[in-house]
Amino acid sequence: MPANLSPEYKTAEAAYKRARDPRERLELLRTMLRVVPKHKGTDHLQADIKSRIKELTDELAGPKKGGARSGPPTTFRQEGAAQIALLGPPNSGKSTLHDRLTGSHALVGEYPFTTQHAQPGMMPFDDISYQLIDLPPISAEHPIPWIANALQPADGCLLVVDLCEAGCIERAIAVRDLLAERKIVLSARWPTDEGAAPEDQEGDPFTIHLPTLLVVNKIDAVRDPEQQIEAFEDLTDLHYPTVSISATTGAGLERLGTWLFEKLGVVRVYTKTPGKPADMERPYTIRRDGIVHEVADLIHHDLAESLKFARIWRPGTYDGQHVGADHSLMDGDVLELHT
Ligand SMILES: Nc1nc2c(ncn2[C@@H]2O[C@H](COP(=O)(O)OP(=O)(O)OP(=O)(O)O)[C@@H](O)[C@H]2O)c(=O)[nH]1
Ligand SMILES: [Mg+2]
Repeated sequence: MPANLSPEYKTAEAAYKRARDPRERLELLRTMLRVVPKHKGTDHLQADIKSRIKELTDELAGPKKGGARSGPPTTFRQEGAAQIALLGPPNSGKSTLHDRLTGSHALVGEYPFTTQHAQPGMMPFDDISYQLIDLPPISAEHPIPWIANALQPADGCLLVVDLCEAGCIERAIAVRDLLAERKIVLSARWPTDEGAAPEDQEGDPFTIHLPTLLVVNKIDAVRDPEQQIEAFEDLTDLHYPTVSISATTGAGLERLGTWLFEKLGVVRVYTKTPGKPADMERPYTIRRDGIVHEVADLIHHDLAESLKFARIWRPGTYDGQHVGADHSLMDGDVLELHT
């Protein structure tokens, strides 16, 4: 990271890292390029910013004849409580899992490289849902030019490996290393882990730290799954949290929703209008330590701007008390927003 970057640049960079919307990101990249100090020490940074601008511009332009990108979209605006990407070597069962969890009918094949495009789907869990993105396999033979863009909005990933495959540990390591070359760092840390540092707050602005859950798939197809999984865990230096599943039979899948809920620190907030009961069907979701302002902003940006106070209900703690926009919320809170 080059020294002596101006405060103006740092502000723009911090905003870029937080931004989710591709248009907003593009705008902020342009600002970064405008204000970055122009000298030898920032040559690399300038080049990186320029290439991201080009990628995003192409992405936003959509498919066009002879354009840099023709074909289906590669990134998806986040929907639901979180966006989770499916990553892994060819043929490990990503699409089978995607179909099983989201009902996407994602194309499944007995041969590698079945999936060629990114495909979103919603995985219901309790009264919320997660957005799962099925992706083509990560391999040295077929690099995915748009992979960094695709993973930009993701909150985490499932690294799916095939327990039947003799070299499954090596393949998982290869996936990790190939992604690292593209500045995507698979991280064992999830947001609510003890001492979890906001790793992407510093360092290279284009490095993505992706919380990773290792999903050992196809346990139905090995003779002694317990022993195989143990051997797998002993042998691998991939110290990611691990679950073992069968995407085909569905074994082990029931744990995924809760696991993500806890590790991401999802907080559900229910809203009500004055004089009416709360809508307990469709919560808004924020993250641990989230505040009233964020919920208002999810409903409407104008609402967040004009918010005067909120009334809050939390069994045993609050019964309609007035709180301000910066009041922090807990899972299950009910809010009535007043402007
Ligand atoms: N026995 C068994 N087979 C599975 C399981 N999950 C997937 N398969 C099989 O593995 C093969 C590959 O499945 P896909 O879901 O297409 O794998 P993929 O990771 O999406 O493959 P690519 O798109 O090529 O990367 C298919 O023949 C699936 O039926 C499982 O849990 N058990
Ligand atoms: Mg696939």
